[in-house]
Amino acid sequence: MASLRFLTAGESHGKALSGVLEGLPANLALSSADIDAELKRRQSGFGRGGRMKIESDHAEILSGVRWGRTIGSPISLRIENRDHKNWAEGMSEDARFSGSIPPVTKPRPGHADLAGAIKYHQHDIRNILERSSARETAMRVALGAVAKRFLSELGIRVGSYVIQIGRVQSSKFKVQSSEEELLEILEKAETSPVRCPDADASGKMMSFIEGAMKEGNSVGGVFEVFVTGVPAGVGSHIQWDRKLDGRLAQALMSIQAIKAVEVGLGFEMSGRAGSEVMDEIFYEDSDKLKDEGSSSRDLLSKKGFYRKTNNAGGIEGGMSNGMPITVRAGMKPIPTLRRPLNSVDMVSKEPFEAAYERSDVCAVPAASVVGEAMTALVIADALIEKFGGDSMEEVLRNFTAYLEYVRNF
Ligand code: EPS
Repeated sequence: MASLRFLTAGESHGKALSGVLEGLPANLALSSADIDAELKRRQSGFGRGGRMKIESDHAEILSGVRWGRTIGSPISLRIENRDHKNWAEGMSEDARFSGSIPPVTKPRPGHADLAGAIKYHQHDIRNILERSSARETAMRVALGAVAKRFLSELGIRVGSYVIQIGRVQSSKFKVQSSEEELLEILEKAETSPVRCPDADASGKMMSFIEGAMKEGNSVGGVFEVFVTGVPAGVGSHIQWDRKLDGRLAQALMSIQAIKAVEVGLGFEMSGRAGSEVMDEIFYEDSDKLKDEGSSSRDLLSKKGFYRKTNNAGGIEGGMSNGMPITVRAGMKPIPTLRRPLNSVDMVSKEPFEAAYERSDVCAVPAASVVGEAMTALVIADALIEKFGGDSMEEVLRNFTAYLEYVRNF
């Protein structure tokens, strides 16, 4: 059982998205503004479609927080779908409105449509597409924002940046080993409309998206998520489902349209010699810890065991090794395109060319923010599992003592 668990609910054009997060300690400062800032990051990005002009996401905190602090009880959130007013009858729960909009019977290649209709015995694809839609990621980002708030109290940062959109790839960013560099990269990514810290590649990516837009096509890409400040020993080699890399891979792969996940150097490692890719171990005997008053952040920055490279992406044997954690995810092009694709009507069994519906052309920058959220939830879960605690005070006590122990190991 996960230490920190969550569920989301809600359809894309239903009344609202809702989410429940359970397992967070009491006394964590939390406001809806913390969450809304992350929601805004997800909504921006070059290449989004008309829906983002309708939505301006805001998370309402329904439970688990009192006077600005968590109280240990489940946190529940609600994000209204502003577009619902245009779908009030078509998406109503009330049987009186049955048939008020025509059924969708034409499955779109690349979507959950056909497999979902077969699996759930549905003759209206809307009953599948409403939930498979990436609209759901708004709630993941909201819950992830809460996890990020928790991590930041431990001096842990989660960030992301885009390294490839379509055929435009930034060659500048190898797997980073330095926390400072990663945070600098993040700062630059935040100012790019495609979340790419390489200004030159960023411009080319935007042109590439524009080209696809003109052609009625869509594009995918690759983003990296990193986590800094995680001490060695989070996750475990003991059992398959406790491995941190496995947990991260599942979390990232579960994001709509993600088709590939790499940890550290990933696939590139497979073609190289062992001597080239292992991160050799060094030790620097900086002063043993005497300064009792050090913050957890300070304790972590003292060197001890360290690596000069980070090809493992901060994870060895399913455990963090103290280096920044870096994971990459590959997103397929959005399957809704203006260019027609062949498919077959579910009722008539006649072939047809898929009709275009409003859609994004590229959602890689948004997906990278979703990737941060999922990563934050996994890391927070693994930390709560290791450092336990029903209150932030208890977690911080346990965490700081552990950092001190690692430093003196
Ligand atoms: C989506 C299709 C579009 C996107 C939507 C995901 O929505 P609509 O069909 O209403 O135009 O805008 O993304 C969001 C609403 C969002 O918040 O990210 C899909 O089919 O996955």
